[in-house]
Amino acid sequence: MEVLCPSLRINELWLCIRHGACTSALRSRHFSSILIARLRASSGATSFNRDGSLFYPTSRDFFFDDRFAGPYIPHTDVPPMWNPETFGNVMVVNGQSWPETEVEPRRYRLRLLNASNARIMILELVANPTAARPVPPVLPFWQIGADGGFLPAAVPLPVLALAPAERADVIVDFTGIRPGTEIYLINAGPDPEPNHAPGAGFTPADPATTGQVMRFRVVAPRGPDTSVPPEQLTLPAPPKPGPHTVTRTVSLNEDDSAVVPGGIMRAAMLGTVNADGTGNPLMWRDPVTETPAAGSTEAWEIHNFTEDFHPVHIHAVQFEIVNRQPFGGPAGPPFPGETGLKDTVLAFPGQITRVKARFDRPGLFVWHCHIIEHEDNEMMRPYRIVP
Ligand SMILES: [Cu+2]
Repeated sequence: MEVLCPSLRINELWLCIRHGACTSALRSRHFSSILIARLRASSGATSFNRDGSLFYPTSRDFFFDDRFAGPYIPHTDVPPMWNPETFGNVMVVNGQSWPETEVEPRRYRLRLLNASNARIMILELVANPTAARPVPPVLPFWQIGADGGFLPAAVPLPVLALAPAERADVIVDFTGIRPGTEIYLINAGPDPEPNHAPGAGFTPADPATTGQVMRFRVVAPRGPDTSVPPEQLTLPAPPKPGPHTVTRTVSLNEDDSAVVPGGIMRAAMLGTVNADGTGNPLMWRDPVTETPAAGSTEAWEIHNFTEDFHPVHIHAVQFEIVNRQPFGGPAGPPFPGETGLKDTVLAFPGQITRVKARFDRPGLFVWHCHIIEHEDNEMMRPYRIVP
């Protein structure tokens, strides 16, 4: 495919929105019935060519980090087409670029999914989307749920971080805001990626493009809001996986070229951890190494030996995030928005991320990084829940 206009590339957010949903709709069986104004979203984060078709890079030389233009396999060991991460420059919500939706001055429940290839978003509600970062928020997100259901309690968050595949169930309260007001959902996250230790800072996404997501326009109320304020909600307690009987150590690794100097990555790999604490990278085709017994609860310690953040997704289970611990440092608790059940966890570079799950369904499954370019180039492994 000829690339005509590689300058437009999509980052995707899926959003479901419903007003007045925080009363009866807080029962999970009502989830599917409360999704209104749900616009169709295309799958995957790619790009636009000049004719409107989707763009995806066809060469490694597109990769922002090294622009490696060859030589490739068979002259070296670097794949010619794989891009370790592909980032878009168009923000898309439910299939529309930088859309707008009307809201009444009342509470809304939003269900968010970061459907980007690789982009970690830090979402925020602000008055001026092009203001220099950091921008003070005008409204908080009241997060009530994560990937696998409710949090123990609604938590007010000035910003909401979402890595690819992570979901957040939030309430935004537009009550009292004058009709005609515009409020912007912005992305204060990095552009294109953090790529280094947390706290070290990053370049925020461009306020003119990837730093904006969508706009809410407040209109006159059409009826009373009978929903419960989020701070008064009582949420059903998330189920707990219980005490674990097995602890497994698994790893996230980078495989750099053996022949091209400069640390040119040729694959990102999952694996186990050696007795000496180093990573043991494994290929997709290598024998299964994780075999939980059906019905058992296990803790998995994910050792991230790479320089990147990886959203790690384990199929078939919902897990509890136990903690994160920098190599050689003290462990810290999960973030407030991570206190419900999850199936995707952001593994920080240079840290051990601990999760705990009950493996209740026998069968052959996978676990993988949810950065698309990682999962499709060795950062995915089978695992088996043994009957
Ligand atoms: Cu990854």
